[in-house]
Amino acid sequence: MQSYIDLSYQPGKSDVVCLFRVEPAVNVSLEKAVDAIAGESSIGTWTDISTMSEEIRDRLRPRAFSVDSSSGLVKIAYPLELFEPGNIPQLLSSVAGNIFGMKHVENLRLEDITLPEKYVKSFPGPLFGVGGIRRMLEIPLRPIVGTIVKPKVGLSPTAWRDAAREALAGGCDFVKDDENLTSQDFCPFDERAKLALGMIHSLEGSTARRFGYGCNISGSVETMVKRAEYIKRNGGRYMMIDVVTVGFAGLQYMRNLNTGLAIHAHRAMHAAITRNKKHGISMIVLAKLCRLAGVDQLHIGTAVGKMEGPAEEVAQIKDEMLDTSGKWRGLKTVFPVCSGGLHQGLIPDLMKLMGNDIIIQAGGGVYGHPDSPKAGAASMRQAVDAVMEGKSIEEYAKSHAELRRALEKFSA
Ligand code: CAP
Ligand code: MG
Repeated sequence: MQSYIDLSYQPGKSDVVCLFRVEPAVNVSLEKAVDAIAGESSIGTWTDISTMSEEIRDRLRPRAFSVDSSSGLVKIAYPLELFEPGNIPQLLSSVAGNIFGMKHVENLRLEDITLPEKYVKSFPGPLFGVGGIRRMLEIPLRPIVGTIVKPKVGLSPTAWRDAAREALAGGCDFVKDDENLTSQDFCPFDERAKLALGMIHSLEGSTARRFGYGCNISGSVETMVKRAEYIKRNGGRYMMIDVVTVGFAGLQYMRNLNTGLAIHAHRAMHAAITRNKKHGISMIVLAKLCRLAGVDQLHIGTAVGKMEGPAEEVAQIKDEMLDTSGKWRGLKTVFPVCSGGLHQGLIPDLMKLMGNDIIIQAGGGVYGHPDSPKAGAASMRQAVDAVMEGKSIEEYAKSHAELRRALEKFSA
């Protein structure tokens, strides 16, 4: 069989370029593994076939144009014609499909993907982006401060609403359901959404502030559609989707409906795919696909909190979500969400690493405050305000009791 390796090939503007990390199986050469990967992800199979023509091969064959035997890093360029515009499942079934299960590889990881501008343009991208979300919440510069009502599940709709009200009244801008709260018997979706959105409207009236509520609509597509309509009818601004468990088809469906709601994307289960550094798909790839599909806010990690994710990787994803260069063809930016084990004492390091264009979320950091969730929310804002004013949080805590109490507990 003719090899797909062509080290003289220079990728063109209309190629999809995938960066793979390849660890061949024992007794398989890297070249053989690369050929198997390139073929199975495009036009090939395990043997020569009589139905293959020179014409198909010439037009559609991928080329492995960079093969580094020491790192196992391999770049493969695929002609754009192989991919259906606007179809993320099809892209994944090609370059992130069968290949992970082939006997030729011991481990295989899709590290990165570069997409041609024409392909990028076939997607809607985010409806709001960072600028739109900032205008919607009327917060022009500082990080947006959010919380996840805790406990994750178990509260009744009224208890959930009251817990959310405390956080918003205390200083949070955004409140959301946890990833595993949708519509269990103890907290039905419609009841919770109606109560929470009603509370938000009255709080907006009395405070002249704006708030967001990420209602978790995750479920079957017909369920998500009904829930999005319900949020609209009740004057909500957001729908939250667990994008990995729901899948890209469901996400694309909800975005392409153009509901007018912003999409908050939680990434629960991503680590089953992204965490193994030798095998799977990197978070940067999933994040790029989320931007194409059109989420407005995406969990990307914190580097400093409870979830795994090295600082450089989290910063790289952040930069990609905020990138406004031509390669994104005018698709709006995505607001990076830093969440997971965050508390007031970590805010300076987090903001130093990530800047101001982030959404900072703390569940335990708000609901675990020694005095009250209201004090927890107030102290999160105080920590952010301190950094915005160029002051140390320790200094700021001297004149802000809520922050002082939070630091006593969390930074001890
Ligand atoms: C945060 C969180 C998020 C994690 C997920 C939680 O709560 O709600 O789901 O952030 O990780 O349940 O852990 P805490 P990631 O603030 O109480 O930790 O954002 O990295 O996907
Ligand atoms: Mg959660």
